[in-house]
Amino acid sequence: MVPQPLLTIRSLRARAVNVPLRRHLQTAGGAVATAPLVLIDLHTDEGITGCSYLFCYTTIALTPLVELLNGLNETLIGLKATPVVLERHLNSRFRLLGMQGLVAMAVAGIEMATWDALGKAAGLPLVRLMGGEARPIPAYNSCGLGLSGRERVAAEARGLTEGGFRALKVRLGYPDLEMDVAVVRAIRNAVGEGIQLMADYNQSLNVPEAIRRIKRLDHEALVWVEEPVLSEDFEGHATVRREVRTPIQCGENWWGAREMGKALHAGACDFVMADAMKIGGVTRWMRASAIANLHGAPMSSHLFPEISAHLLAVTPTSHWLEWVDFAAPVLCDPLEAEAGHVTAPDRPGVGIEWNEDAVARYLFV
Ligand code: SMN
Ligand code: MG
Repeated sequence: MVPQPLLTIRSLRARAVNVPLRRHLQTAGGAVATAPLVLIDLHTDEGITGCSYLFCYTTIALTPLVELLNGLNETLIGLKATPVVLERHLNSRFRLLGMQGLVAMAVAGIEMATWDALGKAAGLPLVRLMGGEARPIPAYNSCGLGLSGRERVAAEARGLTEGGFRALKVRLGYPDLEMDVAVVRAIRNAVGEGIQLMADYNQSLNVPEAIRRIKRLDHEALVWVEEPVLSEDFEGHATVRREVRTPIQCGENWWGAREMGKALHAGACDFVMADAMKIGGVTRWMRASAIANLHGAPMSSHLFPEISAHLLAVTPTSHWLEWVDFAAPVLCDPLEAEAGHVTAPDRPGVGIEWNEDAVARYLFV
């Protein structure tokens, strides 16, 4: 491992932005109309600033999360910017309240910003700091294909394969199964058999309905079906999984590596997809990736493509990167995909820098 410089935390700044999306995303679990993000800057005495962002799903969470982060500022000042030391500090702060929801998001944001600062101090991209090297990770284009009907989705799918993407994800959970099947076939007709297709139910079905629908979809050669039932229902997922042939994908709603362990132990899914924020940041992603490896479960990312491009490069069972451009409008050098692959940029840290003009434009107050 590369020796890590010791940095001391000077202050933390959190700002909320509400970034427009190029494509409104209707899922069976709710709509994503904009990208409500909290941007974190972790300043150190050494003059290095670590950056990270959090995805809030709804603008309602923006102000409370910013306040929570700003409230933590006081307790962070003077601490070493060392992820495991900080983890111990924040764990003890929140032992009684618990490490979920906004608290877990805030802690993950600080953790990711710390790793970014360490990478910058070492002059190394995060992936190198972690002992790996950047490599092209296969990515599926997840920007769109919401529940918008056969014609819209087919037209959108064509656009989404431009730029070399060879895989897409469609949201399902229409009022009836026939419509789910029709939408999948419309996409196939639009983009051809050579494109791989994932499908996401966003927790919208009950167990018998999930079995009924996925058995029909078993004939459509989907790469996976994601979250057919409630994300915390590991047993329900396991029941569905036993009855169908299409691989079951879960994980975007697991808070921390232990939930991945419990889900895999319950046989909930074939594939896992961690969300860099909800799993708890870089260190916890690595712990989760060890659990996925133990179970032989291919591991993908959920949102956060910028940091995930680094993490998947050091993940033993690395599978797919979910490509979204939600944060791109507020970044100076947005991540790029090439021929359906994403490679972590050769810049120190995570490689994100705020485009301050855009941040000012989208500031949420
Ligand atoms: C999803 C979740 C949250 C925001 C956008 C999209 C979806 C996915 O579940 O897996 O992409
Ligand atoms: Mg999903």
